[in-house]
Amino acid sequence: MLPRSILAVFTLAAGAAASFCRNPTVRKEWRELTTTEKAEYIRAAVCLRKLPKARYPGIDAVTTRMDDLVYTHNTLNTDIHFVANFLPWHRWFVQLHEYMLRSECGFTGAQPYWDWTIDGDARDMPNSPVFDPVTGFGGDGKRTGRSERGFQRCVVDGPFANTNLTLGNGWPDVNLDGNSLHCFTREFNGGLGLDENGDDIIGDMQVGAYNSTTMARVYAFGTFSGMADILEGLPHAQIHSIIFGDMGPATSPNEPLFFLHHANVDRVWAKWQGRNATRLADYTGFQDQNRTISASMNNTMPILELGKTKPIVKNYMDTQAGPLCYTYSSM
Ligand SMILES: *[C@@H]1O[C@H](CO)[C@@H](O)[C@H](O)[C@H]1NC(C)=O
Ligand SMILES: *[C@@H]1O[C@H](CO)[C@@H](O)[C@H](O)[C@H]1NC(C)=O
Ligand SMILES: *[C@@H]1O[C@H](CO)[C@@H](O)[C@H](O)[C@H]1NC(C)=O
Ligand SMILES: *[C@@H]1O[C@H](CO)[C@@H](O)[C@H](O)[C@H]1NC(C)=O
Ligand SMILES: *[C@@H]1O[C@H](CO)[C@@H](O)[C@H](O)[C@H]1NC(C)=O
Ligand SMILES: [Cu+2]
Repeated sequence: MLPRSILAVFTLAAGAAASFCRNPTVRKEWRELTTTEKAEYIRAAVCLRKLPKARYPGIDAVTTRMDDLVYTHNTLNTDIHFVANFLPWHRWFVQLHEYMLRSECGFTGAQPYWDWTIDGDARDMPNSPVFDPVTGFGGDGKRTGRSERGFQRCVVDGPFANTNLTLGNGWPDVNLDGNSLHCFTREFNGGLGLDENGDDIIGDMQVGAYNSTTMARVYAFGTFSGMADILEGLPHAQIHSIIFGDMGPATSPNEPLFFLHHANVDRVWAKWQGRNATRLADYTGFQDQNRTISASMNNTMPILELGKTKPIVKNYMDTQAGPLCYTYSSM
């Protein structure tokens, strides 16, 4: 029998949301994975896109298990972007996706991240290994010569080549609302417009938004709200924009790199937090984009049909406590 005092301590700790995290999962950078580990992640990511949906029975455009995630992210768009919960919400979302890979597709690894700052500093974004046609996620979209809207520009190499998607719209209508059947597409761009042939000017792919010079500015902020605003508005947003195609609009979880991108955004937050108790509890800002309702760690986060209970922000502040138990290979 345990002495009463030890029992009391044990009960308290268990009451605090089973917050033991002894052996955190280590999320590695894509380049750190072995070829076998890369192939295993891609296998599981493809698998989730082939499983039938389990939510939203009344929404015909939701067809695959991945669509359950895409539809939720798109529908909640203004409730989870440019508001305080952007970072904890996407932390929860990436974790849910990793859990689905494990529980529904037998994935045995950890969610990898894509440190785009490495590619930015090398000034060679188009040749990032994440775009490799054999060991990565395929490259830029290519013109197909087809005339149907949504099928004029497709990703034609890699494991997701010529995948048909039902949520969002394909090229050249990616910024339209609503849904139409289209091929998975990308449109690399440097934000510099088109050349005389109508092709995107790639330039340096706006490395100034995500190279180490800019990341040093992000890490230098002393408060959550200042750090989170620049992290979302600059590197996060520009990575979506320079890949564009399905990575551009709020249906962006259609793009498999979404989860490696957001794991890196999450890593930046975790790295900024360190193991500093002040920063692990620093959460301020607004619940709404109009900036009228103050945010609190006690707020719940909207998830539509993705779960029975809404997650509470305070349980997603620390990657090594509560429902989370992971860390990153480079912090
Ligand atoms: C994708 O949709 C197009 C247009 O309906 C169709 O021609 C093509 O066979 C489909 N591809 C796959 C892999 O289902
Ligand atoms: C980051 O990009 C900016 C803009 O191109 C450039 O001035 C700066 O030198 C770059 N930093 C690094 C570390 O390459
Ligand atoms: C923890 O973070 C706070 C707020 O940014 C900072 O003032 C403090 O110096 C940090 N403490 C340590 C030990 O780094
Ligand atoms: C935010 O403000 C705009 C412009 O004042 C208004 O049209 C919109 O309804 C507001 N949104 C919410 C959710 O209050
Ligand atoms: C959250 O709620 C608890 C009680 O449930 C309260 O003690 C705490 O002050 C609240 N925190 C914030 C940041 O509002
Ligand atoms: Cu998002």
